[in-house]
Amino acid sequence: MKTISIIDSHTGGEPTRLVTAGGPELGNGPLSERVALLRAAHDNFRSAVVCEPRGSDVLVGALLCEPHAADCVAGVIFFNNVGYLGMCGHGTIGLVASLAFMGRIGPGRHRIDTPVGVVEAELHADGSVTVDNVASYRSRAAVTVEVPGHGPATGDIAYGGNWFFLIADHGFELGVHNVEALTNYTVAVAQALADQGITGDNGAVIDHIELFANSRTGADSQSFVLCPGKAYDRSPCGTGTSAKLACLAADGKLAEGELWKQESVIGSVFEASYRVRDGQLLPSIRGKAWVNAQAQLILDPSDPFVWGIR
Ligand code: PYC
Repeated sequence: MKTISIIDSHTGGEPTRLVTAGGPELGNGPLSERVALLRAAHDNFRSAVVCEPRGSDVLVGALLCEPHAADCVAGVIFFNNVGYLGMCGHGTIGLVASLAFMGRIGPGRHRIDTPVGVVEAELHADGSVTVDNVASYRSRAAVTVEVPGHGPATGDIAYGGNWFFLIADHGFELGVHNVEALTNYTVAVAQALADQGITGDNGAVIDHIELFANSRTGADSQSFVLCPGKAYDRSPCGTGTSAKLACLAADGKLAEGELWKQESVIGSVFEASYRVRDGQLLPSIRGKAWVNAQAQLILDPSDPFVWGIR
């Protein structure tokens, strides 16, 4: 019988399951190499942790690793019900809250190693966390894709640690009451982008779709974010907010240092801003996570679904 130690948290409603012990041996190379090894040789670990019957489509997993970069407090590999994420903003906020819960860190700045580079996070005295994300940018503006059953959709392609297609003009009302229609539409957009060969740079799959609308609660904007695996992000999505900042900056609509409040489809809010260093746009995302479980997963070899429903 194998056991895996986990700490669960949620960031603005979006869950993160941090694996603190019991993960596969991945060596001590760069995190980009370790995620490749995890994908190639231990993908059943991913599905055991986040897929049903132990998890659900909405759960994001985070494997706590020894960092490769010497000055980092931890390394992390993010994954979900269908694969691996380059970076994850809400997950990093959850990771920092969980490390604090474990007594491994206190308030202050901490560097974290990820497969797409080192990110820095600040744990504030009130428990909120600011993540200084990887450099973000808009790759293409106003790209039109023909979405079967819906007609043309025009959006920007931007990188914020993952690849996003950002649509402002979609005709849908954003809100929890409408998530089924929003999910169906954004799944169709993602499929149309793939079918029509519309990608991020170097052929990267655009696996996150964002819809925007005016906020009704005083934030600067509300969004609905479809993640790969077809679950929607309950949080405002840290990497998606970073992609949004890159587009706002490119359009001259948000100045360096100016505050942007991004509200999620369920009403949780991230506060965001950006700095420019050496021509690169560096977003900062502030939000709060709450630890809500600490447990051992049990992997019983006689269980027909021991590795999750894949
Ligand atoms: O917060 O960056 C994020 C994220 C990506 C997927 C789910 N959440």
